[in-house]
Amino acid sequence: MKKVALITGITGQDGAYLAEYLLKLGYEVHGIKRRASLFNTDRIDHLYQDPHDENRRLFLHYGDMTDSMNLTRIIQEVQPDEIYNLAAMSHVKVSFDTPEYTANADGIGTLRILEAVRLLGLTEKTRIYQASTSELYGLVQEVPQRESTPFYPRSPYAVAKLYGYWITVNYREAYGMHASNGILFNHESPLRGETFVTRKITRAVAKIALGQQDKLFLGNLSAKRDWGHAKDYVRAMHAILQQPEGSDYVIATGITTTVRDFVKLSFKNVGITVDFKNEGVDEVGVISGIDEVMFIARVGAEYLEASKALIGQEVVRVDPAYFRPTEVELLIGDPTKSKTVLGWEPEYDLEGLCEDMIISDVKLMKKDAFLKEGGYKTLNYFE
Ligand code: NAP
Ligand code: F7E
Repeated sequence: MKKVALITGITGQDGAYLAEYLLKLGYEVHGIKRRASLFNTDRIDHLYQDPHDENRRLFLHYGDMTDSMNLTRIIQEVQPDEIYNLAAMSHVKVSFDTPEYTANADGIGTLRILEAVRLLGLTEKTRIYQASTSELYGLVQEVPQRESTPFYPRSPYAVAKLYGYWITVNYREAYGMHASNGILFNHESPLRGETFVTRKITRAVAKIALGQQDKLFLGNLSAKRDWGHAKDYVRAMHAILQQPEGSDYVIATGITTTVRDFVKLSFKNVGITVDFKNEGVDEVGVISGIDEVMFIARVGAEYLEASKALIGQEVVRVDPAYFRPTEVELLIGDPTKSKTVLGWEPEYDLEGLCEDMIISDVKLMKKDAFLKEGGYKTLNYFE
């Protein structure tokens, strides 16, 4: 029998990789997307199937995490075997500007899913994955962080997710539901949203190498994150729901890196060496050399001459506007449980992740420049 999965947040980074993965496994996949004034399905367009295709296995439903009736109706119609609750206002800094909405979508939104499954009498049939986060550890109480480490959230986002975590545990214990938390540490990819730090860096590095941008402004360069690849992490989500019982799992690489070192690694991936000097808000990143062979391989020989003029240029600067009112300085996960119980192993290390993102962004920025110059057609709204 074909399994049926429902993914909230299917248009996001993880939703896109998970949908592709589940389709490959033979699932019928349903996803909830928000109505927007512009197309918001770029990440899953390659998976789209014509509604008239009889063998179609991907279905999209309009919905929102703040609308209980809508979520209940979709779950009733779809009768899913598995729900992956990935939808959320996921940007930590933005959650300080929109705390009430974040609590509603990320916290109460999780309750809406759990309660809908209960009210519809699906507690025996439907397994639920909740997208919990390493942000729960916040001001870390233990290094590395594992399933038993006490939480200390440091943002409206993390506090909302704390509710989502505990209400999932509560429904598991109170109603015997197969409901699990994946406590995922940061995971990135070429599909990562443009305002998260890794993608902001790889996009800027590509643009600087192509002569499209002069400088990259960042916030806290000393923050440390345990970064993995989203492709690896969606496999863990699926594995969690295949276990006989619901439980909570840390998904992480066990290696932590500063934002500063991710900047250096990204430039290195296009053959550019960047050194940091000064401290605090005066810290800057300066280009000290070009590896011509690497630069030509990753960026292109036609950009080499211009890049040599960049030696000695300041390309990274701190802008306190990107600081957070309360910061999470250090995250490093202990994935022992997921490795032993789920048999989960990541395929990508940090170097592989960064290389994947840089190669993709160089390609994308070349295409963007082409389109800005007129591309295939010039849009004119009044003709
Ligand atoms: P993302 O790229 O920001 O995607 C979030 C998804 O949620 C998008 O599809 C978005 O729709 C949707 N969404 C937001 N608000 C919604 C609402 N009110 N109703 C319905 N849909 C809504 O996030 P991600 O990186 O894929 O992360 C997936 C989940 O894992 C999130 O819950 C996130 O908080 C959590 N998480 C992420 C990480 C990480 O490092 N990536 C780590 C731990 C946990 P639009 O496309 O319309 O905006
Ligand atoms: O920041 C620092 C920033 O926004 C990482 C979400 O997916 O992962 C993500 O949350 C670090 C922070 O991710 C800039 O202060 C410096 O210390 O990429 P980020 P995040 O806040 O860790 C967790 C696990 C989630 O659950 C979330 O949904 O980088 N940083 N300079 C910067 N961050 C940003 N965004 N922009 C900067 O210019």
